[in-house]
Amino acid sequence: MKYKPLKLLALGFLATMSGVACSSKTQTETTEAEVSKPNIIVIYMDDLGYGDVSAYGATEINTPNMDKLANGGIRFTNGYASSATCTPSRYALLTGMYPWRNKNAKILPGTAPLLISTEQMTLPKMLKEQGYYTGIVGKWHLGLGNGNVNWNEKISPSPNEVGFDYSHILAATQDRVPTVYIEDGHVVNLDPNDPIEVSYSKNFEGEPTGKDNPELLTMRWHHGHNNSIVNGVPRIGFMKGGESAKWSDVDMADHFLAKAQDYVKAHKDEPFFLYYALQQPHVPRTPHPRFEGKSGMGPRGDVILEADWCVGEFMKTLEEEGLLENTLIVFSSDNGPVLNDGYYDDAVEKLGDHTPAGPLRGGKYSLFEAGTRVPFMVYWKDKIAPQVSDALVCQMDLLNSMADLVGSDQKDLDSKNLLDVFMGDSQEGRDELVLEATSRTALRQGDWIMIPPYKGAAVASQVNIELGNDSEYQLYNLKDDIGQQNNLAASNPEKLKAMVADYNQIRGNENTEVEALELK
Ligand code: NG6
Ligand code: CA
Repeated sequence: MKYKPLKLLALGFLATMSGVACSSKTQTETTEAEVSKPNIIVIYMDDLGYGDVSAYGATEINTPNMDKLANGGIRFTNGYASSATCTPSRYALLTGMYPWRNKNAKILPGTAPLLISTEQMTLPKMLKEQGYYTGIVGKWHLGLGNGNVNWNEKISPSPNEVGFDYSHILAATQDRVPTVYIEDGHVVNLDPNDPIEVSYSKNFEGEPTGKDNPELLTMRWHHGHNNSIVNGVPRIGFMKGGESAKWSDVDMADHFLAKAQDYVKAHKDEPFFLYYALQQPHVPRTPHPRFEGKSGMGPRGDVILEADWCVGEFMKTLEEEGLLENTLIVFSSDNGPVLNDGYYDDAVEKLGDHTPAGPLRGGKYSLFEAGTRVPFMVYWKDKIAPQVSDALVCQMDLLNSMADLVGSDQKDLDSKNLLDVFMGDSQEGRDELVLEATSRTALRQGDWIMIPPYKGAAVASQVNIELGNDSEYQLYNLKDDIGQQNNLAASNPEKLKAMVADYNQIRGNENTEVEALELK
């Protein structure tokens, strides 16, 4: 395989390796680019659903730039985030470990300590060891510091201590304080005379809140989200000071895009890794005025169009810099879709015929498919043949697969080496995958999914999403029943028994007690 044994290629084994025969080029035509390590980019969306992309069947919204990746590369139909919420999915993506092995891998407040141990293997760390320059631009949400961050000093540990040479991030989520950008551990544009204080337990005296000062709001809160107000938007958590450092919500997409473009331009002459983590379409949905009203679907649709434009602009930069032929790009989302996630923003009212989850049941927070099955594509110009793949793959698998690609012998972890699948040379993905949603887990195995019984509401009423809870075991054949309408547990006792046994074996006793769900 021409892409695989890069170390060997570099050592000049090219002509003698039989695998190279699949290359259409002869030895003499082989370019420098092929013997060097390809750049690797992960473009990661926040809460983008399986049905939010036109290449995945959306008809009410058009995402031409995401479609170019999907139709020009591999469009996975069984591509999963590890989890139905952000923090655990990002943990798995970066560490190659199941998030349920770490009991703290849950939606984190903005003041949470760094969730990834500085001793742990990570995707950027592995690539760094192989000579890559590594960077993150965008949403982090994996904690910072050791538990008591002073936002006015260098924040450490941060992404820079778990494998990233460069970081330009928002700490948690767009709806959580602190609402500032942090670059390499320093709050950007901070005035030392106006220090930042952050608390998730109590307000700072005299500071307005969404709860007490509705007259100051440009966006109304529906549930949660009634603490400090920044740019007229009420947030989760309290913050004081740092006026000059506060981000502009409507400019955030442009801001991260420019940083991602600058990064690529600055590092184009060395192998680089970029984790470009966009904030859309997570709440608060704050499209730039250029995109306001463009989808006819309210701000949620508008920010999807905005994100699609960002992807297009970013791809243009790669093309202009001559990087497309030597860059492998993964596009995915951290969890499934949600409409009302705490603000009144017309997401429900203006949805029309759009189906953010496509044919899938559930959504963000759900153990049903729409929680974790997400748009997932891998694109590499002229190297990966366009195709649709039904192989079962998880974002967690990128670590060991990319390791194989770049010549690292990284093998441990829950991550599986599926390089052939990600290169489109095989459709044999995982045999099984444990999926997680707000600390509950289920087993996907072949075409089947088994969801153990869970107490708790069947529907999270505030977000209006079916969570997957039932007092009985659930068993679905996803090939025949992608919408999970027919529970086959009672009619297939043997299959159920076998899957429960496998589930217990994989899942073990690690952090299995499910905490009372916050969701109402
Ligand atoms: C929830 C928030 C939700 C969102 C989510 C994290 C409330 C009531 N809801 O707790 O708005 O911020 O956390 O989303 O506060 S995630 O995509 O980062 O996991
Ligand atoms: Ca998310």
